[in-house]
Amino acid sequence: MSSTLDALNRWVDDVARLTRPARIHWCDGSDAENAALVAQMEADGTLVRLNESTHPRSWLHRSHPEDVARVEHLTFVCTPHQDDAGPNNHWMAPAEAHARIDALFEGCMEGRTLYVIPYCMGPIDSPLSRCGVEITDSPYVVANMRIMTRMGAAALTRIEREGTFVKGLHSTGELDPERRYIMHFPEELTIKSYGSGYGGNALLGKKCHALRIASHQARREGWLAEHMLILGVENPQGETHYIAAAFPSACGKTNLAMLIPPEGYREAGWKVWTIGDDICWMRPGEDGRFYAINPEAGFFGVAPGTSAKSNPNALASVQSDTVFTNVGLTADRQPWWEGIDNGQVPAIDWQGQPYDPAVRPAAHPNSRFTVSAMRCPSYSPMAEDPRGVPISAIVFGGRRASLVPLVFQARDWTHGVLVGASMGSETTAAATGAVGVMRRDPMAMKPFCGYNFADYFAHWLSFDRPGARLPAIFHVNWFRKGDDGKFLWPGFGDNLRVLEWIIGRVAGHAQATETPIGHLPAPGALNLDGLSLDAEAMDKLFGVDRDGWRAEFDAIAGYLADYGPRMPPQLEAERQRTHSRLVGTGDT
Ligand code: SAT
Ligand code: MN
Repeated sequence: MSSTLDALNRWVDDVARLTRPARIHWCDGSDAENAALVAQMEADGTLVRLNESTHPRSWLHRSHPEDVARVEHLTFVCTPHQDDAGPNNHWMAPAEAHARIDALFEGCMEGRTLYVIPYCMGPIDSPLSRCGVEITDSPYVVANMRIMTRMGAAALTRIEREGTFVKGLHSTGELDPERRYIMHFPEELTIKSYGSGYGGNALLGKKCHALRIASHQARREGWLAEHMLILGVENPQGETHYIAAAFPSACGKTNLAMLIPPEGYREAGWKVWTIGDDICWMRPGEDGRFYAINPEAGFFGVAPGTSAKSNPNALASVQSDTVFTNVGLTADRQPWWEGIDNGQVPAIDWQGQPYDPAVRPAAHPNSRFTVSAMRCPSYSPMAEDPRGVPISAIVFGGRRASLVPLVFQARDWTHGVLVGASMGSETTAAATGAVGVMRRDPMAMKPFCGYNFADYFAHWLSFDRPGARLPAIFHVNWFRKGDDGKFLWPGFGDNLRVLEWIIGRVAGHAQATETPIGHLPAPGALNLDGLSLDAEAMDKLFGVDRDGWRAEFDAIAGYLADYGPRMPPQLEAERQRTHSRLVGTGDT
């Protein structure tokens, strides 16, 4: 046996000694294995079978009502030195963290099965992919990991060949919020998660590995692990530009990744291809361009708001072979959520009680679907290409009701890094805590960067070097509101108008106006045909409120200063340059 498999076996033995499971099951990822697991979960009530004629091979899982979102306050990055985790992470010394969480793991799998899940993040034959092994006592986690990763025998073979893997140990424990931790040990390539069965806390390949641990690996190895969707925009000439876009959780990454062009664009021959909806791993290739893969194999998308109008590709994807978590049910056991808009009505809410709108919504606001990417009609064949796709543009965005215009382009890479570093967004139901509060969420990585943000920004800046053919950087805001509190931009399919301008900028033909915050579309450069935007909308979507931006840049100064001397001085210098443009003392 290879030494890697030896090491894996020893780790499984050690974990089994600590957790004392009744059985150990090595997952091979086969259909037969999945069928047996699903049958077992149906029998014990973990899964409820949905209407087989409308939603074949699909299931509903209801989680514990207090276990419905990521728990950022219980998520730790445990580096030997606190400074390496940075003010952006909760930190605990590794020895203390291991001791605390191992005490919870002690005997926690008694009477249960311990599953060993070898998985590969990214196409199995891509040099950009990385592997891991998750140990869990949750068959629901196994079923989800099977959809979200390349899991089983092929991953194990790659692990054996490569000689390295990320170790993830998970137990649902008692689902007691008082006995819950999500801990990361980047130096040890190790994750330990106890007390939650929810997505980002329990499917360890996703946020824990593919972002927190991978961001750390990426810094060491010269690449980027980002909270970004990846899509391809094909123009009527048949040229495809790939765009990576970072938005915080539950801000529409899945909708943008699966966008269907408005009718006029469709008729003209525009197409949008989906590569990924949540995570992007990218690195400079030999030609100096960034090449990106989606490390995931499925979508763990937010259900509420998904409809035939807002995201027909997602809706088509979830017609079969889908695991739903915390959605409501119709009387004939079809899944239902707020905004599904399909003419049906809910009978049972996400807690399994008769639906009463006075008590709670039918679906939890962070209810989700888990489905294979292969089921998505717009899934790009290029998503499986081991070389990845070349990235033309990087887009940052958040939920900003005020101030931030529809789109602007950064002047250059350093300015773009500042734009990403100073991103703000209103919080959503994807994490526990207050919703709708503006917070800084640099590059949408606030909950996911596995090391000090100051070092992370320096790592981003380091890609600007001789020979690099860097993507252009943009910022978008689909969520600008008018004085009446209503959204000013139609969003969804019409966002293609903005993407068209973005790739026009990359190709060098779309016109822009220079402003202190960056390049905005020149009047008439962004196609608004067929939309009726009033004067207020035009002003707010395409204008720069200098007073407001001055205040924003003062706030950004305070935010960057919180990181102390580790913050790369280029960022503060860039901020000052923008600030002086705003007060009119610098060049424009
Ligand atoms: O729960 S996940 O972290 O997987 C989804 C999200 O919040 O982005
Ligand atoms: Mn996400």
